[in-house]
Amino acid sequence: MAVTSVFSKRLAQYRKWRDDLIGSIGEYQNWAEQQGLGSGEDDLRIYELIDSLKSDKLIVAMVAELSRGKTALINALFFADSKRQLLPSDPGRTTMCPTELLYDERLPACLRLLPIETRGSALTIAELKRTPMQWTILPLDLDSPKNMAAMFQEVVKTKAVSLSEARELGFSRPQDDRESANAGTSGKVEIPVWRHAIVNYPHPLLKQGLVILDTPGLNSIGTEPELTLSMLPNAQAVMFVVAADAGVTKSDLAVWNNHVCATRGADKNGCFALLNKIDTLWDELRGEDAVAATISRQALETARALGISGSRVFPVSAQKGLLAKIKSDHALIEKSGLPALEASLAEDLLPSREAYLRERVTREIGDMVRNTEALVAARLSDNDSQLSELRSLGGKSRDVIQILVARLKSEKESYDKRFERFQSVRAILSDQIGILLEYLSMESFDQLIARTRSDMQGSWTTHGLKVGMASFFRGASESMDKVNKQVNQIRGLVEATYRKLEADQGVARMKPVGFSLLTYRSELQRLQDEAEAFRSSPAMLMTEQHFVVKKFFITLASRARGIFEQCNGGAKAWGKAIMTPLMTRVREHRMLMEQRLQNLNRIRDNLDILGGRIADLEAARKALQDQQLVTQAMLAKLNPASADREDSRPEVQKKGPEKISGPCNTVP
Ligand SMILES: Nc1nc2c(ncn2[C@@H]2O[C@H](COP(=O)(O)OP(=O)(O)OP(=O)(O)O)[C@@H](O)[C@H]2O)c(=O)[nH]1
Ligand SMILES: [Mg+2]
Repeated sequence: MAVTSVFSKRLAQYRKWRDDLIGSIGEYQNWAEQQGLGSGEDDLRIYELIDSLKSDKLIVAMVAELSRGKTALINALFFADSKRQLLPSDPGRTTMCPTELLYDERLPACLRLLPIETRGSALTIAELKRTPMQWTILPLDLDSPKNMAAMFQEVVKTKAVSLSEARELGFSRPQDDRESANAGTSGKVEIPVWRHAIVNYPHPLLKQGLVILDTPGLNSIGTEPELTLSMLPNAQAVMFVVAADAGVTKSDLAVWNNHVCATRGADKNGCFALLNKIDTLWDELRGEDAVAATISRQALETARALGISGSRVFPVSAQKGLLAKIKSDHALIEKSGLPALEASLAEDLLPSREAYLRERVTREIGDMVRNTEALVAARLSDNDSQLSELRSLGGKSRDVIQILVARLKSEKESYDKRFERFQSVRAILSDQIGILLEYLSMESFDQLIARTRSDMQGSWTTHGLKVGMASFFRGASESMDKVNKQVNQIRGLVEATYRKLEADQGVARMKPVGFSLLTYRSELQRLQDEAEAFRSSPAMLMTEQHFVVKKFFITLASRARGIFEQCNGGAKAWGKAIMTPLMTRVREHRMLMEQRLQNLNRIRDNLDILGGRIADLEAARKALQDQQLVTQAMLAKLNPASADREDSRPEVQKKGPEKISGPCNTVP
């Protein structure tokens, strides 16, 4: 029985939940299309959402000073089933480059390595990941853990280069005399061979979307800002490791403050502190109770030193845990503390990821489904008024019906005129959306970066950076202000149009699809806070200033660009979707008037068909009620909490969130 079972079982459940959600969204889309309730824009939005849900990853990062047992913990927590120490974790075998373990099914099992020389380029690692040419690819021999373990030795490899070469790649501090001592008589210094490693490995956990990030000791010379500024903030969980035999040292605290606290917010979201190597405290002469008391005291001391709750500190032994798992020694597995950590990881991490994805799905398509629901409700109300109109015709003469026909005709003509007005609003709106997209264009973002560079006057110093950052974030915030104003203007225009339509037709309230800048603004704010914390941290002084400042700026710009790009995409989709429900409604209303007119004309000419028409409308009413149940079920799925609260909703909503059911058999 695999020992990572608690976490892996929960991960499998999470994965199934996510796949079900993707499945339901896809089924809903098909159904809406079949029922004529969707639109091209809606489809595109749903496809993009499904794509991004499919590629969603769960990232766990290991962070610590040198030699605390990060790599040993990865081996013990996640890869014990290979029955050996998979990644190199031995005395003096320091992980030299950030190493990601993941599985991308589009690629064969391999180890991808980015040469250290790429540090000389202006590209971030995130950008280089999209350039396969730059990577050295070594295939993995999956049948032989021994051969794989040998291949993973690449991540600890170093090479000797001249002082000037090391300096060019940002590995030395000109002001540091020690470097000449390091260089020794040969005049060479040791630097990592690789800048970044990606292990593409079809392990069951990685296949479920887990990504593990192993980092080199973060106070080491040559750490790139991208790790702190981009990779760690992107991780859902950070495991910070200290060693029980050393306690929380000064340099542990520096790593904690500079690399963890700076990026995880005040409540240290998703942070776990691991007190590793507790086996060094095991002492048969002292007895179990005394040892347990020492470990508890140390755990409390760790919590106090790091300023977190004691429940977030896990005493563990990676070494004994791995050994115990290989030997299936259950007592020792328990004693290693790993099961408690795995359980907490499962209980903490996965539910909050679920909540995040649910919130995202609701944000992306909630309004769309609500509008479909409103559309169905409007059709139902149209159908009802037509039904009562026809029912009232029973026993009426042709002349009376003719009067009705004439009245409806003139109503229709006046509606057609108003329809033209809607068309002109549409044109104005399209101009306004054009202006919005201009504010968010990548060209204007790149101009902001260019302006910032010129404000820094090419001075890659911490002072230059301070000036540049202030100007950059001011510029970004001004852009967001302009965007916000424009969004409000567009929203005002659209809402007025919607209100007008409601007043004109007495239709059920429709909500224009929303667009909130809040997410992007808070992402920018978070980036600014993290960048500010990192900029003023001692870590900035750890290596060649020029190199770090430049890399820092490039990473900063690249992350900010990503935020702008997403905001731009969101605004584009919004611009396309904003008028769709209204236009659909207007078109429908015109069609309905046409249909009513035809019905009345036919009935006037042949009073015998009245009963048949009424029966048709009654059948249509039943179909619409079925559609209503399906849309409500989808809403319940997106937001099960509110469905539980609203007991007045129809039956289908009370059935619970996990299954969309409805009488319509296109959605099972
Ligand atoms: N006694 C004991 N030793 C451990 C334990 N975990 C790791 N070690 C030892 O500590 C040393 C460092 O372990 P690594 O896993 O390489 O540590 P790391 O944090 O990845 O180190 P860097 O890659 O250098 O940053 C190795 O010699 C491990 O065998 C443990 O639980 N108990
Ligand atoms: Mg390591």
